[in-house]
Amino acid sequence: MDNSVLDTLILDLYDIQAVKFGTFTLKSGLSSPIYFDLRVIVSQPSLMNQVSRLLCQRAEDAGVKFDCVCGVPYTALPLATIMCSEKGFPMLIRRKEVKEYGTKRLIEGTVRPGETCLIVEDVVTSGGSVLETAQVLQREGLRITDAVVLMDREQGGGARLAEDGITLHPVISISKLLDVLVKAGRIDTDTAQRVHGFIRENNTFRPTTENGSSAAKRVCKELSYTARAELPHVHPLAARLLRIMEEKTTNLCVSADVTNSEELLHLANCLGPKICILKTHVDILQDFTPSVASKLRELADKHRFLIFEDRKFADIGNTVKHQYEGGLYQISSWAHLINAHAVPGPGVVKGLGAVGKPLGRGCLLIAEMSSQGSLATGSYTQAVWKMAEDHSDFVFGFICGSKISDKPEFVHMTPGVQMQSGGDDLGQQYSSPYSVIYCKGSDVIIVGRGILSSSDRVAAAEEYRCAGWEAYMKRLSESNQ
Ligand code: 5BU
Repeated sequence: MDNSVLDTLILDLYDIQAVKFGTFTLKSGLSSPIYFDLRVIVSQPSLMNQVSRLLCQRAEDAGVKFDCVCGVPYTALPLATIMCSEKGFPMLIRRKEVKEYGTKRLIEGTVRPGETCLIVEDVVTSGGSVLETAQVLQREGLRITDAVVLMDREQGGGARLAEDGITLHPVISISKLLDVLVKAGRIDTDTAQRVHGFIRENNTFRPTTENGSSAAKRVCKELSYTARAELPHVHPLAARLLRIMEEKTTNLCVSADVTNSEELLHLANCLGPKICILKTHVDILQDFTPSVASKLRELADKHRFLIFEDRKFADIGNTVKHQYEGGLYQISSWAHLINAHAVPGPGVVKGLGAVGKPLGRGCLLIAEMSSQGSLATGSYTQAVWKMAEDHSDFVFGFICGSKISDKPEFVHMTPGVQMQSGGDDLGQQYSSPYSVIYCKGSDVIIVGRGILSSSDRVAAAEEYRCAGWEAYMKRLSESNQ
């Protein structure tokens, strides 16, 4: 890349106040000696063209291969548009808000699952915005390997993205920017030193390889469900589940969200052969009696599936103990597995474990949720991972959007699955079976309305079973090549 072109661009950006020096309070609350506001470039057509050309060139110089381009909303959106218009790349638009009407799509444009999408961004600090857009695209089945950015603040974004297998290609680094501005006399060396110091002290990157980053995942050979069932430290219930999955060639869990017991039992009987788990919300049944639970258990034995009561326990240990074993539902007497929120701290797992362990039951911790705006992200998800590690005699996996632990003994299950991505009116967000199992490395797809609202539920379940299983086979064969 021509240095004099970059030098001129940096001076232009300074002159239009796209970069400012002083004292600025960032979104994070931090006080920063430098601030980028690249939104101002939209009023400078020649600069927009130049930046777009440089972004294309950066990707070209790095030999990046991609099929389509998506800009992180909003500033990078027009940049991506110019790149695509100039070079003839197909473009995708990511919506930040789901429309309340119409298709409720999160991505506009033609999505072809399996294709690689290049992400375009204006400024990267922690890499969070690029990751957010990458995740939305991945949920649609796209592969994200590279991102081009005009300005890298060098605060750990590149390292964070690398953990998720995304290579960041910056046109300008902050060090280069400071050098050029000092040389041109736009700022003094004290200002540059202050900014260097701030950048050094405010690196946002904390490696997450210990809790099983996806980068680590990619270099490890994938084990089959059966091989994982044979591991010496695997939880017996996880082993049973993994064997059922392989034997029945299914990683489908049906979420049987119906309100009538007869319908629940009918579903369990006709979908039983297709599934590894039947998930219930027993408290939405209008007519629950203990005999419903025992009939469900008979069907589970007949068709070889496990019963998962999606009760989401979230209270102090003593209370959840009562909720789990007592009351009207006596969940511990019939559900093979349950799940819990980690919010109360380890007491919730200890309380549930006191009831469940002697019965050979198992628990999943909710590390992430499928709903829009979920607070279960980042350091919370990491804390959940740690809690699972500390209680692996009872906790054998996670509810999550993607694989969060490299330990093959843990099972990852993902709700919010439909063939078409999108969402519902109340914040549910859907990813495809391919995206969940192949791109995100989860083990089990949890499907409710995708099957329940079909006029032929058995045929729909078969479709989901096939899609989930094929994605698993593809993942397995590619990782072992
Ligand atoms: P759907 O019809 O496929 O949207 O149903 C999803 C089911 O999974 C439903 O029973 C939810 O309660 C459940 N679920 C979820 O959708 N998202 C989550 O993060 C968790 C559970 Br935890």
